[in-house]
Amino acid sequence: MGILKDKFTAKVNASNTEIKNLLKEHGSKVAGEVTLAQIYQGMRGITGLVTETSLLDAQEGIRFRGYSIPELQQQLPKAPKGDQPLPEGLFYLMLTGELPSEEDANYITDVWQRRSHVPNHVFAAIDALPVSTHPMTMYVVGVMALQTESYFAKRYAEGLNKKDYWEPVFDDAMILLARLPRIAAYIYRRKYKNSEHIHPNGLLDWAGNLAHMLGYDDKGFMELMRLYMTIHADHEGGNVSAHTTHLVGSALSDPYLSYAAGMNGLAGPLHGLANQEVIKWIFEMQESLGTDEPSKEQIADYVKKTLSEGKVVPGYGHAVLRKTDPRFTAQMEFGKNYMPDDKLVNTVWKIYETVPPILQSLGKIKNPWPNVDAHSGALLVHYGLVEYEFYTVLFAVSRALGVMASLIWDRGLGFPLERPKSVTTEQVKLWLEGKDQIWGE
Ligand code: CMX
Repeated sequence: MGILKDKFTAKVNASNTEIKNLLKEHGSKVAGEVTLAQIYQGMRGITGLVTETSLLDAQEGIRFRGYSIPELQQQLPKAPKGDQPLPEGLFYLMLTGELPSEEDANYITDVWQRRSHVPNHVFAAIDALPVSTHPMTMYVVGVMALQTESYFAKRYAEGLNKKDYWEPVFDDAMILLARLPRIAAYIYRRKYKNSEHIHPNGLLDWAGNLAHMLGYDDKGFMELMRLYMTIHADHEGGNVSAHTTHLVGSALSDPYLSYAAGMNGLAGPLHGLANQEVIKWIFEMQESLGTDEPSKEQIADYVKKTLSEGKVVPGYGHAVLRKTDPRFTAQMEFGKNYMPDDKLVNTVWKIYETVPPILQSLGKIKNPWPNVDAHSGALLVHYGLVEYEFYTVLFAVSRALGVMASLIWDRGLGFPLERPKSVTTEQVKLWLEGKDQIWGE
């Protein structure tokens, strides 16, 4: 891992100097105000974190180190004869801030191939769970079992200078990333394919190999995995999975513990689990309507029924975005190229034409547009991956790219323990009466 580590060292040293000077000069500058409503309502819009790997614009969507998804599709290296970016290239970009050459991306593929062996006790830990266990639970158990391998935990126990924290975190992150596709595929084959496991192919790239180990060697599916792993990787720092990984990492919990914590957050239906909820919702709609080609009117009625039952329409809305998610658009483009006549994919597009005006008419939803999860499941179903409870595991494998690149930066920049101030309603009332304060020192 020498070349990449050397590159990162140069970048992080320069950033440390820059941030030190920035804080020296501007550290006391006030960066915004906080309302009482924000304190009670999920801290929306409060800037309180630095995440270098990507930035989310409410109108335009995500940019990874300044590059939009269409730009990444053009400029990141691709697999031979492929047209989608290699996620290895995105990881390089997030870690170093520079676009990788083909050689740089291949270097990462090679390192991850070499470090991909998963110890047997990880499979034994997964096997100890009933087959009925949700795949995300199996996944997090697998990651936790892999924690026995943590260099950071060992080096910290031996006594580690804080200047060197990032180095074993880097090693852990690379090894974790190398092994996650195997763990994910193992869970899929165990739960849905009678434990008929498929050996990794040492010649394939990271996402291609994941597709292969899942049992889908179709060229289109491999390309889908490359796109899927790229677009789900990062969404700046405040989302539940990224923020949790960062928060837990700030206690110097090693990368395995931090990532597992983050993925427990991804497993929530308002976050990553929404990808399974979307397909479940569409399948239930098809069943209830008795057709796999519902009209817009039928969809509209079903959406209204969902809302009248006090449920959310999965795949729609976002805490930050205020336009159609470019990750949805990228998948829609993929669908138009690879499967324009697929009935389920067409239903997803019809839902896209139907849902936003209905949500808008409620008057309370800040973003009526689709997010990443509204589309992903239909593309997977097209290739035969219909077991929707597994979908969040794919999201989790991809999300590791972003949160691990960020965790390396967190330790490289020496970020401290994260510890915001909280208040009680009693204290808020006293503050409103002018008898107390609700901000920290
Ligand atoms: N369907 C129905 N109601 C919705 C809705 C939806 N898709 N999206 C938001 N609302 C409701 C909220 O529940 C809230 O209602 P109350 O005031 O009655 O509590 C109101 O509209 C205002 O919410 P908001 O400020 O627009 O949205 P939030 O920032 O609070 O929540 C999110 C964002 C994503 C949790 C929400 O839009 C949602 O629940 N969407 C459906 C689940 C989903 O697709 N999640 C995946 C997000 C992407 C990801 O992380 O993977």
